[in-house]
Amino acid sequence: MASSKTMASLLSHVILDLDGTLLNTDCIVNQVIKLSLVKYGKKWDGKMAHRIVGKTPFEAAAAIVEDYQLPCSIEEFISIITPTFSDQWCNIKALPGANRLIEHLRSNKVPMALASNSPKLNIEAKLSCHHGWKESFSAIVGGNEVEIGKPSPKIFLEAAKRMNVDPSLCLVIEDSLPGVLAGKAAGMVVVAVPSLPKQAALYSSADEVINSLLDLHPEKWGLPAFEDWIEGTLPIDPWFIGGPVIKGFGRGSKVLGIPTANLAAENFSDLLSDHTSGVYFGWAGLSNRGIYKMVMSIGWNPYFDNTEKTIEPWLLHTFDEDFYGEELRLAIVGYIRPEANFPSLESLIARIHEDGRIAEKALDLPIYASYKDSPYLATSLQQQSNCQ
Ligand code: ADP
Ligand code: RBF
Ligand code: MG
Repeated sequence: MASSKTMASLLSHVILDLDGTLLNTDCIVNQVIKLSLVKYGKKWDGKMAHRIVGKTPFEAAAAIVEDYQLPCSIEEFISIITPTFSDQWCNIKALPGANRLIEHLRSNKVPMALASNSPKLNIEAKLSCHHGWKESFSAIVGGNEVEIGKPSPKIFLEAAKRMNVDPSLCLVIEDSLPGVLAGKAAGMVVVAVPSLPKQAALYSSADEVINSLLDLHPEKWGLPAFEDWIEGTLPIDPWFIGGPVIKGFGRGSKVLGIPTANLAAENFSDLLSDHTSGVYFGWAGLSNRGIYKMVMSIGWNPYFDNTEKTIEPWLLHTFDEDFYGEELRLAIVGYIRPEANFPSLESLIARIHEDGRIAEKALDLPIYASYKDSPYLATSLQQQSNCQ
């Protein structure tokens, strides 16, 4: 099955969706809707996000007015929320891997288009906040430029037409279900990057479902491969988090030989929403003790079916005692793989040990090793020694 799809695909052009695919729009959308509903004495339920993802602004507003039985027309609701959105455009962050993908395609001269259900003016306002994005697209099609938005194929067909290419040579990258359906209806190859967790099953019509743009392998579709992977790892812009080690889920991970020093995820909810789930690695500084190599998972740990996103760093060192309450600081410098659902506990454990070996080895590479000296990791240790 995979072979017929992959063999047929020597693609030459890429069409990208904007909101939820390149930009973390959901975060701002949630904030704006939450605030606007407060004015009506209603409380936004984050679980309703699926009702608006991938819709045109009008459809999304209609869904909210209906779901929350707001005493106003759809048009009135739109006129209330629009100014608030416009203020926020430059606060919408690029999703992990978005800059890397655009830069990769641009430097390899792969023509790309943007096809978004948003009106063209909004698209341009959002793009202008991201350096080098607008110039990278040879066509930009807004929802207002076609008769009917996604899931109709029109917007993708228009993008292909403007690039002067046959639809069958286009790779569509999309986060929403309406977008995936539109791309398939246009006769294109579609890679889905769902922006909502645990939704992969809904995307069965996509040619491939990936967890984040970091997991895209363009060579599968005949496009140039990324060349930044090193020894099974991908360098990322480093990020730093820290706090006291708390009691985690107590699912016996020590028994499995994989103790994880949990941080309170609720303290980092913004940072966590900026980073997709997956296996990352870096350095861990533990007050009073030292700095250690570390591999960690961020996510829902599907094997245990968590309902909360967690941060679980496994320090690659054998300690003789627990260290609950101690200050743990992390410098996260690289990415290994997406979070996966394993068929058995044995296969999960084996894979986590493999992640540990990959991290252990990679952290000796200069590109990662340099962060061991990051002042952030040492702060509490230094303070300690100054007082002695
Ligand atoms: P829980 O996450 O439910 O607290 P675990 O079984 O994952 O329980 O154990 C985590 C604890 O184990 C950490 O808080 C820490 O005190 C201890 N620990 C011992 N060795 C390690 C290690 N190599 N990496 C992380 N934590 C470790
Ligand atoms: N759990 C999963 O369900 N899927 C994973 O892909 C996964 N990857 C992990 C990678 C690392 C490096 C670590 C430390 C944990 C991972 N886990 C994963 C979490 C695992 O289910 C759980 O944290 C431990 O077994 C302890 O509860
Ligand atoms: Mg733990």
